[in-house]
Amino acid sequence: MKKYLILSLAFAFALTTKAQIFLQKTSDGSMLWLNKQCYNTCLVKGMTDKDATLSIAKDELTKYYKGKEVSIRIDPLLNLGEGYMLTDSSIIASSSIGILYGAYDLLRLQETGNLSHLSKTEKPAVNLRILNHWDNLDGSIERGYAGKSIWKWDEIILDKTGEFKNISKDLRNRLITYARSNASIGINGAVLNNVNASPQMMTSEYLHKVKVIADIFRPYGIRVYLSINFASPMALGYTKTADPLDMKVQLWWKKKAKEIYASIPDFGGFLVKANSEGQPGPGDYHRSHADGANMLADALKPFGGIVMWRSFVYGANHKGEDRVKQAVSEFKYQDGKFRDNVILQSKNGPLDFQPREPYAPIFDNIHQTPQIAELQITQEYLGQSKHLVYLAPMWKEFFRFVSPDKLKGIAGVSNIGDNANWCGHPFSQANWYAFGRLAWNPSISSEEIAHEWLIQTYECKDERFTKPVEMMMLTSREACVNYMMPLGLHHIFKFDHHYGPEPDGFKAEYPLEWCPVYYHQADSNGIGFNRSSDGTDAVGQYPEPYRSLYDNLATCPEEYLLWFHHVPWNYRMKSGSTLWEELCMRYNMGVSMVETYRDYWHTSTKEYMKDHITEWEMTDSLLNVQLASAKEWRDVCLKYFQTFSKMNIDE
Ligand code: GCV
Repeated sequence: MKKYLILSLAFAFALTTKAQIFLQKTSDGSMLWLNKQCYNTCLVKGMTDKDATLSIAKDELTKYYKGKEVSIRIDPLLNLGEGYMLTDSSIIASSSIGILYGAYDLLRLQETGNLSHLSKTEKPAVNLRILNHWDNLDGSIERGYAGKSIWKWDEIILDKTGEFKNISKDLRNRLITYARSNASIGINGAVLNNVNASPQMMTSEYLHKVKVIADIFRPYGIRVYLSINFASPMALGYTKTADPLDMKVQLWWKKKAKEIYASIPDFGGFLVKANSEGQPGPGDYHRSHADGANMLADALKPFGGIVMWRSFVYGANHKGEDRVKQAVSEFKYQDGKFRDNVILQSKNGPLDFQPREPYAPIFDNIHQTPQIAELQITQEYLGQSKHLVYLAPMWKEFFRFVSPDKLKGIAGVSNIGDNANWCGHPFSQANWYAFGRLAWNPSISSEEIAHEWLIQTYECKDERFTKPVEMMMLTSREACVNYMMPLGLHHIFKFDHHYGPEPDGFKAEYPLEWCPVYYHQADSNGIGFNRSSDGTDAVGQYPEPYRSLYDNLATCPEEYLLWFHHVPWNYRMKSGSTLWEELCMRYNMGVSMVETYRDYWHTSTKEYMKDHITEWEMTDSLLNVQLASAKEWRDVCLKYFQTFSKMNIDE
């Protein structure tokens, strides 16, 4: 009996150990691209400081670097800023964060097999590399598709006097993983809350909680910023107005800034959406954007803070004008009127994060105010967390037109939520990763980034896996453009949630600029929005050579054709097909690309992802969803447009 007992205990033990090993190996995606084998063999030399950031660097290298020894040295005279010099056995930087970035780079190069003959110097292209979270205080996320907000405000407990008391272990760990992941790709700032901001964010209670987050992020080089509601002092009952020229309002913001910096000395500043989509702003008091931004800038200036003022405004002062022109119309004449700590933040395209847009001409029209480019990582208009769409090629396309040298910063609207794998679709993690890598160095290729991400995330270097999957990633944005809105079509999404197609969308109670029919302008003659010089003249906001190139139907690149021109259905395209035939061809091509991804993934990738079976299965099932959506887009759009073209739909 005793013998059986011992045997069965031993068996149970073996099973549990096996199960544990299995559990450890089976990833749910929560480790992102930081799935690294722990060696604990590296000796880190040259640590003189008791510096939290350096300790993290030391810890990362000791645990994960295979080399026997790494020496680190800080030399402020080298003026490397956040940058570093790297060999396979040394990191030299001007700051401790430079050392940490160097450590992460070394580990990345190790994982991707690029350590030999290593000798390089790295400096970030722009100083501000910031995630914008559109998280609401109630835990919901505007345009978030990966669960609820990761800022669990209720789990940061304050005592009766408002001082910090406790934070749950889970939350602390998750915040550390967030900060570590960001630091590993060079992101150095986070705006914690939605640009459609609640005034409550400015209450002392929330600011105390923000301090707790800022303290956790600091050693990882992440500064905290907040979106503010322009009417906060009035909404919270302290003033009767939010007029930026009112002394009491100015004083309130000055005191608020002082309060914030007393507990968060490295607080980054404010992000502001004003007089846009119903948000309050200086325009409510007949004041200009410059008046509003400057009032906040004056409050932050003594502490080194900045104001990131968004140019995403339409339907106010320039109501009725072509929506894509309104930002330039509004801000061009205020250029030069902003304080030097105000930065204008604009989306990459002139409309709203469409799968393809020409670049926003505001980047060429503002000369005296520094600018930040806002990219969208969360796939609001690109299939959300249901479609595999790798966004690096889209952002690289933008940088072909807007040189990072012109920019002070790059912001990315985050796709992060509290789902176990952070981003919903396993491949949406690649977009977070790519954003950080490109904000650091916009000249890295999309291929390189996809390759790095794939190898680190799925721990597989076998080219029979990486090559085809990278190809899938690299072509996926073009596939999405094709099955949703080829040839420059735009904003023909379903109202409100922006997922599926609604080309016939029109609601009399909505502003026209929200209605799909306003954007495609299909009629019996043709399709497309005439923004040429004999249309709304949006082309006039572009410098040469783009102005003439886009203005002329014959030279306008076909990917922007229907963005800039209303084109007859039988217009001859470069391929020799008519516009209608080309439209059918593109929609069909988009669908067949997704079909190819789905089939390839299902039949040929599982064996390489044995330790990532959850992620494999999720991707497998989501590719079916994506295929069904792609077919829906094609069928709904072509059937609707056919009512105008009266031509046959080519299969
Ligand atoms: C945060 C679009 C989105 C809104 C978003 C807005 C903005 O309109 O649909 O959800 O609001 O852009 O960027 O301010």
